[in-house]
Amino acid sequence: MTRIFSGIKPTGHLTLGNYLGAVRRWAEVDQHRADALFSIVDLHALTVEHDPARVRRLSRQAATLMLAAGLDPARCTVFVQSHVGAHTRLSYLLECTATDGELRRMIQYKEKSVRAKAAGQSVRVSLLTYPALMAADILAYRTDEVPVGDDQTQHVELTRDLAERFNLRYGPTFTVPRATNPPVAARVMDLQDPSSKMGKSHESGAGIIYLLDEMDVVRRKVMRAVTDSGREVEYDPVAKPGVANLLEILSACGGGNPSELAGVYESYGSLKQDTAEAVVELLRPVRARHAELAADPGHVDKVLKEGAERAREMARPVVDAAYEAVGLLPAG
Ligand code: AQP
Repeated sequence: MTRIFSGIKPTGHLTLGNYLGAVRRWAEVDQHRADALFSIVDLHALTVEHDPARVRRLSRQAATLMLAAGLDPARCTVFVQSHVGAHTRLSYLLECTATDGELRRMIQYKEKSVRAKAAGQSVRVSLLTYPALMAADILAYRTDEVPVGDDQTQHVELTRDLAERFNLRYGPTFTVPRATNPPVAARVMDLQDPSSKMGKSHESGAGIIYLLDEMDVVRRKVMRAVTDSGREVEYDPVAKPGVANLLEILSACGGGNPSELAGVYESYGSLKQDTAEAVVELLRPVRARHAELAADPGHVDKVLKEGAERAREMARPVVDAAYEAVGLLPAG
């Protein structure tokens, strides 16, 4: 059976981008067709300045939202990365496989290190080594597929390179995974700045739809989305990125492809109105289920505990084999 791994960082409240680009597909498709693991990758949230209490709160919230979105612990494994020691154990071996140049070429490292410096902060070593930990997250489970939004494709490509290099040097140990992107909304853009991704850790809340935003707030954010000059509704991501983003969101909510949808609208206003309502309807059941689950944190904790136990069992033999392959004495 195909093995799938994917994760979400507790760096902010989950956004429409996380939902359309990842979580919805995990729930609707991936958990039904594969042996899937979905992780709250909390260690990755420590690569930039963070507030410990907030990370803890966001981790539980992310888990609750993942379940609210339809992940079913009877079908897939939902767990917190830091509960499974195999990830950091394997990460070190992959740091010994990756090169400094490879890690420095990662777009996310470049962008985030520039951002940290601009904010007068120092750049943590873990920001540079982040892709080695992400590779460990994936390779520890002999993962075949990694469903991600296209912002993570470069990291999955590096994971492939590291797996191949390791296998070549030390013998077949890891499955070489591949990234899969959702058919639409692989990259939902910020409504106020359609040149940048709708990212949950980004500052401008006005351009970001959070899954737990009140319905009126969702409507207001969509209605105030930046559109482009001209009046015609066309699907042209280069010339009209704001309108294209709305069309992609609408398409992801209700079907129909963005170019066809463009032909249906005569004004930006009516496009925004329909997009706002489509997003509100999409999120309504998730919010309702979240409210039920949030009232029973013991249930979420139990799911995470059982998920971590399953994940540990799966990862242990793979990581032990990797330790042995590089020449380390078995612990006995
Ligand atoms: N805007 C997006 N459009 C489509 N997919 C997205 N994803 C994230 N944003 C979008 C996908 O959601 C999964 C989990 O994302 P993440 O936690 O790794 O990243 P984030 O939500 O973008 O959080 P940050 O902290 O704001 O990230 P960065 O590091 O970019 O600053 C992934 O599958 C991701 O592709």
